[in-house]
Amino acid sequence: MGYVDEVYQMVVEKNPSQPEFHQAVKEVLDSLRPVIDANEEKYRKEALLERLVIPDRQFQFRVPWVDDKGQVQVNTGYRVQFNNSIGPYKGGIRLHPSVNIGIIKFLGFEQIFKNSLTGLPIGGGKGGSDFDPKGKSDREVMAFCQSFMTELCKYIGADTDVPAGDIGTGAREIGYMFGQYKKIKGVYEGVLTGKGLSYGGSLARTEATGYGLLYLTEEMLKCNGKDIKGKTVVVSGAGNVAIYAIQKAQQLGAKPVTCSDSTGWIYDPEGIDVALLKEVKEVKRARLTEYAAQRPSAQYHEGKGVWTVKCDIALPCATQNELSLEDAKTLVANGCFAVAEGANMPTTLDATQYLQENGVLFCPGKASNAGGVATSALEMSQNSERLSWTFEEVDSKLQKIMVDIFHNLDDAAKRYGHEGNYVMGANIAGFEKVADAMLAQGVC
Ligand code: NDP
Ligand code: 2IT
Repeated sequence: MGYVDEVYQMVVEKNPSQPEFHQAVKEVLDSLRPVIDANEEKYRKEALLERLVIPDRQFQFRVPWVDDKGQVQVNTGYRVQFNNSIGPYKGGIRLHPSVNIGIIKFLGFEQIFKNSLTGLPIGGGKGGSDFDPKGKSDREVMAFCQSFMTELCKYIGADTDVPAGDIGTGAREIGYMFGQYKKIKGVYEGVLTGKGLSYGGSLARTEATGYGLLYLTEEMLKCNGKDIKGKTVVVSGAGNVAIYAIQKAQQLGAKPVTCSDSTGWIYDPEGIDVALLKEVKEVKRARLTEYAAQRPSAQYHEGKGVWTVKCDIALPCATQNELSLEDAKTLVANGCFAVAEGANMPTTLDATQYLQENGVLFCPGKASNAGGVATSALEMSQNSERLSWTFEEVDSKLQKIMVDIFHNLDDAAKRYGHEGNYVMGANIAGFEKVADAMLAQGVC
C-alpha cells in the first residue's frame, strides 16, 4: 500500500465515528498524491504525514453555566491545536448543537492549509461547543461565554493560539469572551480576532469572508474568460459569510437571488435586499419568514432547496456537506458554470468530483473563504503595532491576498499537470509551505 493510503487508513482506524474528519483528510491526501509520490522515501522517514494528521494537542472541557430560570446547564467545550509550524494556532470557535470532536478536527485540519494559503504567519486550530446560542437571552450567552473562556484561557494567548468567530460566534460572543480573558489573565492583548472596533477589532473583518469569496470568484472567472457582471448567483446561508457575499456580489454587478437558514430558504427573483436581510438576521436574530413577510417579491420555502434555482454561479455559505451529488447534478443541468465555497467543506466529495468532471469551475473553501482568517491575521498585525488601519487599507490588502491565493493554487495545479483542478492546487500550495517549515524545524 502506498504511503497516502496507509496514513488515511490509520486516520480512519484511530479516529472512529469522525466521518467529517476522515472526509477532510481524504480530500487533502488524495490531492497530495503527486507530491508525496515524488518524495515518498523522505516523507516516510520523517513520518511527515502522520505528524500532519495528528493534532499537536486537543482539549475537551466541561462548560457549566446558569440559565435564566436558575437551572445549571452543562455543555462540552473543545479546542484543537493542530499545527503551529508557520505561526500561532489560528481558527474560529463554532457554537452549534452539532459540534463534536470530529467536526472540530475536520475544521482544524482544513485550517492548516487555508492559513498557509493566505501567505500570512498563522498555524491551524479550531474550537467550539455544542452550545446553541439560538433562542438564548444575552445574559445566558454571556454566562456560557464566560464559563467557556474560564477554561479556554489556560491554553490560548496572542502568540500561542488566537481564536475567532465561526458558526454561532459573532461580535457579541467574541466581546464576552474577550472580557473574561482580560479579567482572568489581566492582560490586554490580541488574543481573539473579530473584536469590536472600540476594543481592538479591525475594520472590514466583519465583511472579510464574504467579500474575499467574491474577490477570488471574480479572479477565477476572469482567468477563465468570464465576467461576473450580470450573472445570477445562488447563495446558501444567511449568516456572516452569506450576507457579505451577497453584498459584494451585488457591488460587482451580479444578481444573488437566494439565501437560506436551517429552517427554510428564500427565492427573490428581484435580487436579495441586503439591508432587509441584515435587519432580520443581524439585528432581530429572526427567521427568514420575517424577510419574506416584508418583501413582496420574495418566496419563502420550508426545508432545503436553493440549489434547484437556475443560476450561473453557486456559493454555498452555510455548513459542511450541504451540497450533495444530487444537488450538483441539478446545478449542472441548470447551466451553473462556477461553484466557490464560502463555508468549510460544504460540497460532498462525490459532488465535487461530479462538478469538476462536468467542467464547472470549482474552488474549495480553504482557498475561497480564506479572506476571513487572512483579515484576522491583519487584525493581529494591527494589535501588535497598536494601530488601526482604514477600511480601504484592509480591504485592498484583502483583495490582493485573494487574487494571490487564486494564482498560487492555479500555478500549483499547473505545475503538477492538473490545470484547472483548484482542489488539487489549493491542497498542494497550502501543503508545500507547511511541509517545508515542519521539515526545517526537525522532529517535533
Ligand atoms: P453564521 O452562524 O453567521 O451563519 C451560519 C448560517 O448557516 C446561518 O444562516 C445558519 O442558519 C446556516 N446553518 C448553519 N448550520 C446549519 C445547518 N446545520 N443546517 C442548515 N443551515 C445551517 O456562520 P458563518 O456565516 O460565520 O459561517 C458559515 C460557514 O462559513 C461555516 O461553514 C463556517 O465554518 C464558514 N466560515 C466562516 C468564516 C467567518 O469568518 N465567519 C470564515 C471562513 C469560513 P441558522 O441561523 O438557522 O442556524
Ligand atoms: O473557518 C474560518 O476560517 C473561520 N471561521 C475564521 C477563523 C479566523 O481565525 O478568523
